Amino acid sequence: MYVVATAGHVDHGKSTLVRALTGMEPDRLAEERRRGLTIELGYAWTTLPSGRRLAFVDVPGHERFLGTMLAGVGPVPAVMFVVAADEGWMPQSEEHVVALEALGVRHCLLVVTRADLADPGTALEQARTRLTVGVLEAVVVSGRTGQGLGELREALDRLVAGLPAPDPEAPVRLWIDRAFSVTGSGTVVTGTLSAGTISVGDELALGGESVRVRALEALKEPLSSVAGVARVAVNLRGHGLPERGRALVTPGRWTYTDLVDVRISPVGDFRDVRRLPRRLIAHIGSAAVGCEVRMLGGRLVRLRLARPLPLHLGDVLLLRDPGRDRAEVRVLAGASVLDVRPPALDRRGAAREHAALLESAAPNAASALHIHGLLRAADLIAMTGTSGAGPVCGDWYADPEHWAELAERLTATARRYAVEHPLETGMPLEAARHELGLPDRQLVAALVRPPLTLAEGRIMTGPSGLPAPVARAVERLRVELSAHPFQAPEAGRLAELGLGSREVAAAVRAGRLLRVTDGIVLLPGADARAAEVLSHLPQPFTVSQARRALDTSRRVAVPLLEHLDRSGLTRRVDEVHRRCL
Ligand SMILES: Nc1nc2c(ncn2[C@@H]2O[C@H](COP(=O)(O)OP(=O)(O)OP(=O)(O)O)[C@@H](O)[C@H]2O)c(=O)[nH]1
Ligand SMILES: [Mg+2]
Repeated sequence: MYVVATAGHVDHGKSTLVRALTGMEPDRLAEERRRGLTIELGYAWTTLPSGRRLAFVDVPGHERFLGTMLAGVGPVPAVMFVVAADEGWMPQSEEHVVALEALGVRHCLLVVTRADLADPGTALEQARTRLTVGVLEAVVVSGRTGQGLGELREALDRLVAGLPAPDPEAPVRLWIDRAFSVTGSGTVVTGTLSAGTISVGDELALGGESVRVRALEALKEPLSSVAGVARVAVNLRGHGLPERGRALVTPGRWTYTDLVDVRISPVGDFRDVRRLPRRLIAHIGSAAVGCEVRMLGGRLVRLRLARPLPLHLGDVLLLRDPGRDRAEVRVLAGASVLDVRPPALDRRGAAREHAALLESAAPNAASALHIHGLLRAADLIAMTGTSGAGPVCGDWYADPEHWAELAERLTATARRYAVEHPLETGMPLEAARHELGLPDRQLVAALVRPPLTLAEGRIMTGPSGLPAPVARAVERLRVELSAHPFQAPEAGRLAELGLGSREVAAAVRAGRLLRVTDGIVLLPGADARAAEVLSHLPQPFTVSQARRALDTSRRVAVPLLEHLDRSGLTRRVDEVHRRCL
């Protein structure tokens, strides 16, 4: 199915054309028929010569109903722009085309109608020069006599054939344009589904609340599943009547936000972004919300919305000046969304710095990461619809530049820590996390790379994890002990080497020395080796047998045997004997 909206000045014959093309009545309200005026959005559909099905969203042209017109056009990708041959280009023709430009509508068919009333030449000429959006072709018709309708059908076929195919896997955002209760079946909402798929049984979110799809219809036919683009009616379980402008969305795939950073594209006569009024109405889909404007610099602006909207980067908001009701054109600009979770700008100069960062921003994951540095997968998906390239760890995504800079900062921080804390075996991960201002310790661990190493929750700056003088002293001790592994150095020798109790403790924590008891240190593994030597003795054995076998003194042998007992390598059998286990 394809969906096309009408646009054009009041009374120029939009509804008449829709009626002539579909045989259906777009003006459903009694008041509309009495006044001969479209007030509400109208819906009608037909089958084109190719067999394609086409639904129209017929909008009002009267200046008072601009909001309704925007709600109809908002979610629709293509427009049938109607100009009356006998009236030519009029104020709302201008206003509508400016709106289409602001919304970025690129698919448009120009129809000059009421050609039975006047020569269409002038109107055609005017419209061709003023229609600044991409016009595919122009057709001259009469809704009254039926002249040109066959050509119009064919032109509509060509228009919809050229529309980009929306992604059926895209997250759903159905902007509600109507909602009503049906006795016995609850709430029904309708809208133009622009992409994605809705199926019966789906759980969707409506303003943060969870709702279930009970039944679905497209063009009055019940369906179990429907993909955009389509006009759909969704029967919901468990919800009151939502207003126009609310949206049914795929849970977790959109960011509900009332603060956005945008890049302004002025349209029509409005040119100077600095003169943007401070209070505006922002339109997107069928929604219209008040907003306050804060200038960031250049074309970059921060909008505070009166209520949160489900948005992605790259969404385009139309900005309208509610205070210019008598002016010909009230639509001032399109605003493309660059950030949906903008940071606070409290510091002096923060706005200017932030604007510089936004200057090159694009509506994609890479750009979001460039602005935020680090984002969790869930946030990135809610901001952009996709997560982009691979995570740096777990579900964390990082801007490559920011990540490289963090790695450098971590190296510098860990080195500084090693100098300031010479006797610790490394910087605790948590301290590094705090120092770098990171939200998750996992990120710090992922940043540890050679020459940094990670052991037992600490970041070592070198292979030993010991300050250089201590590492050198331990190395000399290692050489001495390799000749006589159980002749632990005397206190005097340790002092000569510069190994006080704190240095020894650091070496022990680094796994470079084995502490048997206070003042007795050996090399790591000396205990297992001792047990091996002792296992060759006749069992059980005495302390002095052990001392001789280990080639050491009593000063070392007694505590070493007690250490072996504690380690479960030997066991006392009586006052004087032990055996190996
Ligand atoms: N003679 C003639 N009259 C037409 C033609 N098309 C529309 N009209 C008349 O023009 C008037 C307005 O037509 P509508 O179709 O209601 O115009 P509209 O553009 O839908 O108006 P709004 O929805 O209020 O903006 C009606 O009286 C129609 O009968 C046409 O091709 N020829
Ligand atoms: Mg109408």
